[in-house]
Amino acid sequence: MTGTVLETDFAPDRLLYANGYDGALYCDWVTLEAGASGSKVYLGQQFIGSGDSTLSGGTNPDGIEVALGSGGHAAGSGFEIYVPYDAMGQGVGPLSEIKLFAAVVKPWGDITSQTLPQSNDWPGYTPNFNAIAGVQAVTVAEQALPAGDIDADGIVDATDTTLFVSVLLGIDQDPDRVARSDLSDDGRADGLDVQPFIQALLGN
Ligand SMILES: [Ca+2]
Ligand SMILES: [Ca+2]
Repeated sequence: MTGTVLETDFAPDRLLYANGYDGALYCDWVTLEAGASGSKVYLGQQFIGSGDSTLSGGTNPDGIEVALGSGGHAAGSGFEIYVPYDAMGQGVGPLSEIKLFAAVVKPWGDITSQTLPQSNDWPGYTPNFNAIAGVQAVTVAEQALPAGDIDADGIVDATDTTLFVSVLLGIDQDPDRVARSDLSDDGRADGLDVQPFIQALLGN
């Protein structure tokens, strides 16, 4: 794979490397640096086809999960990952635009046609993805958070009320939560935001 060139407008920050060997899946999480070697952390392992995605035996503070089914092409099998926003770096959240590329690579480094997005080519050992038709990264568009969703989990509920009150009292000064508490959009989280917050809460 050394020498592989990704598309010009696709510069990944993180790499999940799941290595299947002797019935188990060994997973590394790599922080990629432009023009330099990445830094790798061993997340842990899980058995292929176990139906469990929890990794064990490594260092995995953000709780990344990986599972690989062993049922061939049967429905319900395949490769599934769970990567919390925190693992993707500072400032990444529901409002972020995230690009994703995945590929199945053979043991000797041959990138197969099994890619996401789908490729009709067999990229091979040292492909230049600029020369391969199509866009080689799926873009997950940024999602607009509902008004009043202070913890940015996509729903407005009692948890947000607690956080909103903490922000207004000045106890919580987290810039993101302060910004989300400014429902009146006047640059401040204060008493004028209470009424729109209640409306947002009742509207959900
Ligand atoms: Ca919420
Ligand atoms: Ca305000």
